Amino acid sequence: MNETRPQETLANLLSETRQFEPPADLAAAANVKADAYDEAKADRLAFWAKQAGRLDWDTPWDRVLDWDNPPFAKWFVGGKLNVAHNCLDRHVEAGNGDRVAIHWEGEPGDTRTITYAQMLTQVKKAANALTELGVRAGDRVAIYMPMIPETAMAMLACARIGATHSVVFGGFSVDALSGRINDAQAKVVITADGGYRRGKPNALKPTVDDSVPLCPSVEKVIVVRRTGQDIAWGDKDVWWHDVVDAADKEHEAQPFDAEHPLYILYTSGTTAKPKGILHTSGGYLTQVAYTHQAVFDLKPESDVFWCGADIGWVTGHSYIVYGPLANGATQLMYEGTPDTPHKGRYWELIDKYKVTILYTAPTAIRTFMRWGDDIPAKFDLSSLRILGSVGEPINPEAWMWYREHIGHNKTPVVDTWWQTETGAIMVSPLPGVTSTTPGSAQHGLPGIDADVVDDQGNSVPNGGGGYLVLREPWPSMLRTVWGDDQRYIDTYWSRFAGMYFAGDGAKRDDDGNIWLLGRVDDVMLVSGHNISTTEVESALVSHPAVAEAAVVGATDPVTGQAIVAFPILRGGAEGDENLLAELREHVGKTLGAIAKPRQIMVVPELPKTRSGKIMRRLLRDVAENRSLGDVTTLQDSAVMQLISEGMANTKNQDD
Ligand code: 6R9
Repeated sequence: MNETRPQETLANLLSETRQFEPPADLAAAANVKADAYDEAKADRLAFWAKQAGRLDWDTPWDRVLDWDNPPFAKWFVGGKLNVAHNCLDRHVEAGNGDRVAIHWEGEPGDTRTITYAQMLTQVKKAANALTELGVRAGDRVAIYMPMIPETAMAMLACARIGATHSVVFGGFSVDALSGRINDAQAKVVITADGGYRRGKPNALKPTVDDSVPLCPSVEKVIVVRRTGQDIAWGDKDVWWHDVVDAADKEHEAQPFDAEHPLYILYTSGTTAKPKGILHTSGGYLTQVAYTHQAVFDLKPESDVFWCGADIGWVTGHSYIVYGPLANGATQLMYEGTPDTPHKGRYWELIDKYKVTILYTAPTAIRTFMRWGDDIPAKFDLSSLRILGSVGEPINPEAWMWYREHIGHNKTPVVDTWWQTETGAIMVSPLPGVTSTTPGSAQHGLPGIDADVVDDQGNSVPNGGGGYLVLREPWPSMLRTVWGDDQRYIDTYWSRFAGMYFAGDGAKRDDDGNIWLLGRVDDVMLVSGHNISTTEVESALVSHPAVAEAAVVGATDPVTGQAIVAFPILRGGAEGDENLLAELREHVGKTLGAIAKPRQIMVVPELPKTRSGKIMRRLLRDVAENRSLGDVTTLQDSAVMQLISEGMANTKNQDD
């Protein structure tokens, strides 16, 4: 397995044989059955046109897709709709105004229950308030908020009047916020005094106060009172409760073109400077609504859906705001962190609200593993029927833990691959159809042409590794990089002719299932082999002592690059020389000697973005003794300090 193979694009080292069939009752009643693949294959555009039919259109489209000028796509050409009407008004008009849209739980334990009718009234008022403040269709509005219902209301109010929102993670720095406001030339900023995180008020307004003087386009700042903490007040500031409460509660939603800009959202920046990804209206809403009901088998009358993401991440846009609300779902929204006031908070909430579908990230799952099995075991999780994962490759052991300890061995786990750029889920099992393999995202969804190709752009055979590409345009695709069409072309459409290049390494296993292997920029070149970070990390996590791990390739005089591993141990242990030697052996046994780390450094935490992605490039800086690159999207900058200091004290452990 370890001799150099000619033209090997990415090594396939890990093999996995466990498999799980969908539960029979779920399969029998599933929203989407196996025939959807054939239907979409027979006529992809007719398939997407049918899915667009689940929305209310003011004017029908006359062409499903205009791909005359690739890579610039137009979907549902000539069609007009209002996104907010589709998320709210039509459910109320259909008699579902009393259905709960959001069960909201604040971190301190305060709660709000908001029906579709109530949500609609608030969004109409907010739309009127924005209009009175001078916001017009096509203007940009920046949103810098905690996880409170007003964040969703603010986004929908923008959508209702055709303003383009740009949500920035509450917690990003002045640099990040002002940079994004200026890039979009936002006219209004919507923020809050603060939100609750880790048991205390976390101020947001001061960051806005420091950003606004750097942002000449900003005319008004609307402030929601959440924590009641002291804040400074400037002449551009207005309270949400003053302008929204006073606004007229009637508002007629106007239709906008299917290609009207809905939002700009900046990519996570794990490997490069953030890019403003532009999404438009009709195609985006079609695919988020379709995937939300297909991948989570959503039954709006009976399910309680919970996506644990922050709204400032694309996952929150598509699977807290637009997908669930377009489908008339009832959902839980939680303000705080999973360990406040105790490490069982998630499970307590699932028990309390009888959550049926949970969607969270591998980073959270690995953290729960680290905290121990006994914590979820104290709660009744029997309401759960589907578990989803998103954001990073999920290691097979984390997938198994999720299924066993949260899903009690009965709920399907759906590992969903997608990106800010794709707007909606692209590669994923269907819970009522797919036999799942732990760690694999399985196949492109119906209507999606996902493939794994080699350096030359040829499909790899089963067992081969390469790059994930999308061979056909899809409705919720990004339309461009805001203000930079050339960067859109260069980044996504130039690597392989006629294909979208996702920037992720991938492989096909012997059954043809797709496995995501991490960002191409993170791939390690060891003695002529391209080795994925994901496979080595999964091998480490499959050792019982390891809860989580990051690996990077550091320059090495002998092998080109050598693998440096940063594991976190279960139960917070520190590990000794014997354990480190054992871990190296374990990786060698699992993947082959080529994948043995040269150096292992046990760490208490890893550097992550706010959406939980490991920032390997910062670890590479540490492993190669360089000063750190751009850290503006890091969740906790103190982590890097700790790791850098520790690294200085480790020695080369290679034999
Ligand atoms: C939705 C989201 C996109 C990048 C993507 C990939 C990684 C996301 C994944 C996954 C393996 C999955 N990623 N889901 N990798 N398996 N199920 O995360 O968007 O923040 O733009 O990140 O995240 O590397 O290219 P975004």
